[in-house]
Amino acid sequence: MDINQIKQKLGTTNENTWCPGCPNFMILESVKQTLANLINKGYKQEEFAMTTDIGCHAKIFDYLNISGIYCLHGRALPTALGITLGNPNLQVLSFIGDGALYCEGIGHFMHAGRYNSNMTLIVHDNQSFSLTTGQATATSQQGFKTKAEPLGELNKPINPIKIALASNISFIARCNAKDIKHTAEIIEKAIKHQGFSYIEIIQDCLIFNLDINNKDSLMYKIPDNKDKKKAEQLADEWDYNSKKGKIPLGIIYQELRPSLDQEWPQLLDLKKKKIGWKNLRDS
Ligand SMILES: Cc1ncc(C[n+]2csc(CCOP(=O)(O)OP(=O)(O)O)c2C)c(N)n1
Ligand code: SF4
Repeated sequence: MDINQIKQKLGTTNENTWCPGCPNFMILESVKQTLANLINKGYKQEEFAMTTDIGCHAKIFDYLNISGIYCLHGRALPTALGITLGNPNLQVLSFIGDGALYCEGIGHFMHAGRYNSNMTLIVHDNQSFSLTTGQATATSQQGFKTKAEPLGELNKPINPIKIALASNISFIARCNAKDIKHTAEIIEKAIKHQGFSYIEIIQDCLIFNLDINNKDSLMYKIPDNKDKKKAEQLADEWDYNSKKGKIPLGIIYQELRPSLDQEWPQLLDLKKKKIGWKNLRDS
């Protein structure tokens, strides 16, 4: 099978209900390109599993032909961690929105850095709760006017890259959804990273929070970085609150340290036998 046929097999025939032109289409394309490339190099389609949250981003569950669980809002990350514990041979991807992760699921994000489970978190950050027609999330800019906040969001946004660094996440990257090739390259590096990898994807929503869209001219690509001090400087360059400053894209920080499945003897055993708990119980 050539790579295009593999990519085709990663798609579904479900009707796509994203708004025409939504950058979620581009994230889906990057993911398919990455997985097709990896399958072409010897990975198996059934080795991949996903969890998705609830939101526009989460509809990717219907368009990507891999196994998975469509989760409760804010809970896609702990469910993904559960899958990595149930079968450490799987390559687990978790697709989550900025509202779901940085509001409802923020605690799971910090603990994921401590556990360093071997999986990849992909955040579709449109700085808005879009599926529910555009309320402010933890990364929305101050002053964002919505039906729920007619006077404008009072609070300043968090900087999730800084939280990731403070939480000891071992792979931290940022991409632009519109740059499909670069995003696909970073997703591949994230999947190959031994440990917990996190990719923050800037994904404009074409319907809500238009003021913060189109930051492409501020973005620039950085070489892969392993220096923590440099990573902290890179994280500070853009504050999520304005269109001021530069927005570094690429691997902001990567640290090689043992992942959970390299430290737990039970998980090491499952990996050696290439099975999950269920197969162990049945054997
Ligand atoms: C516990 C819980 N709280 C709130 C909701 C309502 N809800 C469903 S989708 C959604 C917005 C999702 O926003 P985000 O995670 O940023 O994803 P996007 O739609 O922007 O891709 C909300 C608030 C819910 N389903 N469950
Ligand atoms: S509302 Fe926004 S995020 Fe949702 S599908 Fe439409 S453009 Fe995309």
